Amino acid sequence: MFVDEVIIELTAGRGGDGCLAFRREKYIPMGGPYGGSGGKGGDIIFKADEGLRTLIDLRYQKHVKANPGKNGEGKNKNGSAAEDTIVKVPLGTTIKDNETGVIIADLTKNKEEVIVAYGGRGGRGNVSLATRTNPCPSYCEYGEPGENRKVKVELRMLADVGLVGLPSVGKSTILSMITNANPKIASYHFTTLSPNLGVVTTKDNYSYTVADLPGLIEGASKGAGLGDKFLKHVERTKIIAHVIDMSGIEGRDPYDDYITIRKELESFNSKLLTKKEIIIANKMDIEASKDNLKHFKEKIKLPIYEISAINNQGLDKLIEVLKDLVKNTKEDILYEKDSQESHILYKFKTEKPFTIIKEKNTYIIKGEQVEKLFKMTNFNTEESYVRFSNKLRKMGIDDELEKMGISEGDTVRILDYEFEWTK
Ligand SMILES: Nc1nc2c(ncn2[C@@H]2O[C@H](COP(=O)(O)OP(=O)(O)OP(=O)(O)O)[C@@H](O)[C@H]2O)c(=O)[nH]1
Ligand SMILES: [Mg+2]
Repeated sequence: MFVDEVIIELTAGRGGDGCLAFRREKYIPMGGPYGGSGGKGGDIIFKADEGLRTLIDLRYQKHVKANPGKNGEGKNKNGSAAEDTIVKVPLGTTIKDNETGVIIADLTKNKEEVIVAYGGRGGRGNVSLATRTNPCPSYCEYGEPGENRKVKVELRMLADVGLVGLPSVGKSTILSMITNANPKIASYHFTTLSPNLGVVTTKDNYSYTVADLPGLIEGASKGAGLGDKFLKHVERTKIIAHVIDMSGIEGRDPYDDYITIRKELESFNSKLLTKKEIIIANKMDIEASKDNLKHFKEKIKLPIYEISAINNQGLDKLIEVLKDLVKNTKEDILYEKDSQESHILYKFKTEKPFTIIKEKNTYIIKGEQVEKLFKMTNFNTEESYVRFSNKLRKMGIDDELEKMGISEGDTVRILDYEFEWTK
């Protein structure tokens, strides 16, 4: 199939923990906080790399994790930030949020990159937590957890060569003869309903990909026949191989066929005409083909490759010609008109406010912000408890609990932990 797709889980790096330390040095009588902050956790960044062609590497990497930041240390030493983790993907890769389907990024240019999962910030050490009212706090923060999300990574595959032409000219037959693909072949029009992709391996072991595109007819760019659904795939091929039924067996003039297709390509995206193109004259085994070709050559001054796909004639030469063209053509991807700009979504994180659910005498508090605060709190001292409860109060959780009728001794739960409620 043309679309390659992988779902992977990402966990960005956790921030390093803050450090709780006090100054105890000779000649410095007052001491004071001395714990450094943790470093930021690594982000997970997707980066387009023109050297890649498939998502195969991701298939073996179902869960990508970034490194955590280093913990802060005494003597006010801050932990260093973790290096980001780079996931390389081919050009033409789209990254979507797996839950919502929202496009996070569409990477189309080499080296283009986007942060897909953010690393957590480092927890503050007690130096950074000092305030005027509490100049020497005896608490510190844990690092913030890294962002965790599932994404769907999609690649619209790029073929080196696209076989283009009217229905029944023999595109699928050519593909079946020169590549490992097994497309359906039949004498009626529109046998091929979606593009097939095959790999050609030459005698000297060079390989390139060829796509057999569904037949185009006049008006395809405006929706006739199978429409322009597949013309966009032509934008993603390096070379256009124009297949012409030279026999005229269906009553058309091969030259008109050629002009029709060129017009369709042009009205879909005029840049398509700037792509390298070769002309394949097929069905040369049929008697009328010789004459038709003579007339055709009078009007078209381009090199034409004569073949009979069904009899395997002229195909060895064709394979070599295409190989040289593929080798000597730089990646040339044109994009659909509406997405010429590549697309990167810069997200603004909004943390949902808390919710409280009552189950018997237990009040369960949920919400990103509260849970994060909880995870970042190191409950090793009385003071850190006080700080934690002050923060809950500021968020309005106490008021809400009281409104819901909480009373002394009831249980409050955040994540897996339970507290006894006291005023
Ligand atoms: N005589 C002759 N017939 C051919 C040759 N190549 C293909 N055909 C026949 O032409 C018909 C159409 O071939 P396909 O390969 O299905 O054509 P297509 O261009 O893929 O057609 P669509 O998928 O409908 O667009 C089939 O009946 C083939 O057997 C050839 O070199 N000589
Ligand atoms: Mg076909």
